Amino acid sequence: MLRLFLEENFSGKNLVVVSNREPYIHKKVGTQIKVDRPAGGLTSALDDVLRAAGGIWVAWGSGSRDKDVVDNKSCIPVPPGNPSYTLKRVWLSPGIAENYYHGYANQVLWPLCHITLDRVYFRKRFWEDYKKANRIFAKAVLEESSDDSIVWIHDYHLCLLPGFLRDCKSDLTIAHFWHIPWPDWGVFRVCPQAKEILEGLLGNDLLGFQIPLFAKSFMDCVKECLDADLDYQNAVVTYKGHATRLKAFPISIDYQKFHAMATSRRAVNAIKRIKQKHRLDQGYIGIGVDRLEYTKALIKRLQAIDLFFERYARYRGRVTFIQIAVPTRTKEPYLSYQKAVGELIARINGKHATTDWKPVVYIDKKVEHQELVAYYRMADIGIISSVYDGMNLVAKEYVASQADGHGVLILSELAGAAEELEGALLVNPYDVEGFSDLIYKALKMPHTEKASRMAVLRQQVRANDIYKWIADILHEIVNICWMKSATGRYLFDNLDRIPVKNTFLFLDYDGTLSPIVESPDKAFIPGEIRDILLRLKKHMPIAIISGRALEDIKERVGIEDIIYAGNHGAEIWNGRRQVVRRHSAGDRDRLEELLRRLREDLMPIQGVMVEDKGITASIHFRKVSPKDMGAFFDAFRETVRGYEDTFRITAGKKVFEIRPLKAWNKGKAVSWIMEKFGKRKMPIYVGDDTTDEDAFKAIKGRGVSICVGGNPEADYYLKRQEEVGEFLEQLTGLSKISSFANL
Ligand code: GDG
Repeated sequence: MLRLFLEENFSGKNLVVVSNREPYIHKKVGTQIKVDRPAGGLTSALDDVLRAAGGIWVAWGSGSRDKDVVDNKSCIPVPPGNPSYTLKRVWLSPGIAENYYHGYANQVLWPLCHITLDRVYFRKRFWEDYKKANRIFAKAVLEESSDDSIVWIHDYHLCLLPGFLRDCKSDLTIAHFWHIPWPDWGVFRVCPQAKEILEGLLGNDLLGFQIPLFAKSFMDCVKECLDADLDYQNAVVTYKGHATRLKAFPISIDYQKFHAMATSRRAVNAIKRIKQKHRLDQGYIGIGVDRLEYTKALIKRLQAIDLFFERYARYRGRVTFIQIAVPTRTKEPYLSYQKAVGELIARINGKHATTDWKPVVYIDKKVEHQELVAYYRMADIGIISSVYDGMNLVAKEYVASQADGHGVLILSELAGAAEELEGALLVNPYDVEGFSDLIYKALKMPHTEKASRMAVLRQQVRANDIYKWIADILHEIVNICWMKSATGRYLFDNLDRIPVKNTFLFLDYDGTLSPIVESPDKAFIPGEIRDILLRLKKHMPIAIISGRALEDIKERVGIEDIIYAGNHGAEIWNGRRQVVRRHSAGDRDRLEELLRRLREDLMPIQGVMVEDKGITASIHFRKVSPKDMGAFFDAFRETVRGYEDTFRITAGKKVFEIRPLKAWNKGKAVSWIMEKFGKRKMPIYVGDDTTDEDAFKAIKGRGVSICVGGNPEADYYLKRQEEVGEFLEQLTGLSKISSFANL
């Protein structure tokens, strides 16, 4: 799916991903150089994007042998053995790396954004080297990009990079994803470089956050700190003439991969081994998996566990908590934190242990991925207690690995994941007593409730996996690129060019009058739009042009005395009766045959909907998981091969349209209606989809075409479907004035 999307939308554009951490690290092992892949869902998902799209990944070369394997531009083709994109390494001297990474990034921005203010430690040299490092990154990115490039930056290490890039190449498209929380102004104001950080980030065209709250907090900080224009409704900040769009994209995981690993034989064997090793054959198991990190609040979690065994002593010997805590930052304050965690676990074990049981099993090193999934699957409770967290992927990994559906997720209400994961038991990590009660509640929960909560959670994560996250961001980037290239063509900047006298209004339905929804049966026209149309029809003729069957579209819009064209114009209703009916018995037989085959071949793929509209058909794939898209496209293409002599097959927004070659398209329908009912009138056509392109072309030079989301064939664009209502409202006002003037 990604490959197709990238081929269609990124061809000719150069994608440059930038992050602090690199996807491949060269290290010396014995006398040999070994390639390591840092663990983590994000690096592997972005690696997939670049494998499909090609392009460049710019990152800090932190491996001991990284320099030995690159060319004179510090580049190396990757993945090793099967190269499909370029890794360009950026070199930082040990002093700069220390101050930029361990200093400003980890001792200023990280604790600041996680509202752990007593951990914030400013040094002037941290900031100076943070600026230097960002400039070094900027130089490397500029060496590899042209005006046409799309730069996609990650995280808080590179706040100044967007601004530096914008200063040098103003036409670049720059997007940035902020993985950690963004605090509110009351917190952010303590940053001595607040203004510079915000200015740097406003060099972006798109700034993505995990949840809407963080985008809103960012906007509030800009409001307090900079003289910028703020459009809260559309989440756009305009500063020094440049617009930055803010949007939430909740990050996720590869659900299918976790599910497949959790149900594998290896996982079953690993569970047996782990249970034997820790003597966990009976009783309940709780699991915590974290980087050894103070924001994950391991101490608070352990205090809650301690209190749980005090208050619910009958559970001693019957519940074991496994805490996996991998040290990823090996300097202060992490060393002291590690010591405190170790000591507290020893104290709890000393206090509650029996001869053959201890309450907490502590694993203080990295566990292999396959083994980690086994821990997740066998655990009756998954615990996340962060005091603040951008998202928290562990919560989603636990859910995806719960193949038996018996576990309960206890999740900090201060983690971004809490916004999405309905079905979890939410905990305030500061309320240690409430926390211990919640552990009890999870253990006592009836099996049926556990199963239904977990089913809801699994459905949520399955439908919103990492591939959907990537596709959503890339879609937004593509839209931004298009909007930038269409400068001056935004409809609301051109209202004075819209004809209001002698107008004939043509409107598409799905995505234009009605928002795109998950299932086409649920696409209804909002009441206020229907009211506007009722008023508008007094001033101008209106035609609704749709791919839906005539009866369906008439019923959905429900306004009398207007023209309806169904099945892309093969059926036309003139307001009183049907005046066009283009049926061919031969085509119908062949369509039935094709749809029967499609139903059979696409059956194994969940979420496909085959809609038979008599003359034409639509194959909707809005509900197909992004992960299954590749299989869907392959099966679809295979089945329709051989039918091209009878049908024209076109792609729309998550739909394939199948129309007999003899049937009309929307362009022909508009021309026919104009000829019959609208001579000497000026057509305005509003649509949103590729099938509307024929209509845009048909009225070129004769009227005005408007596309929701933009299309090179249309004269003007609207940014969102909601703006169609605003435009029609304005059109009512303008046409009233013009009718009055004509009296
Ligand atoms: C930042 C934001 C946001 C941990 N131990 C082992 C292991 N892990 C893996 C987990 C998980 C990852 O580390 C931790 O991800 P989180 O999301 O929990 O947290 P951060 O590292 O702080 O990440 C966070 C994230 O960025 C993405 O945007 O969600 O809010 O702070 O994937 O599985 N993996 C293996 N062995 C371990 O022992 N294999």
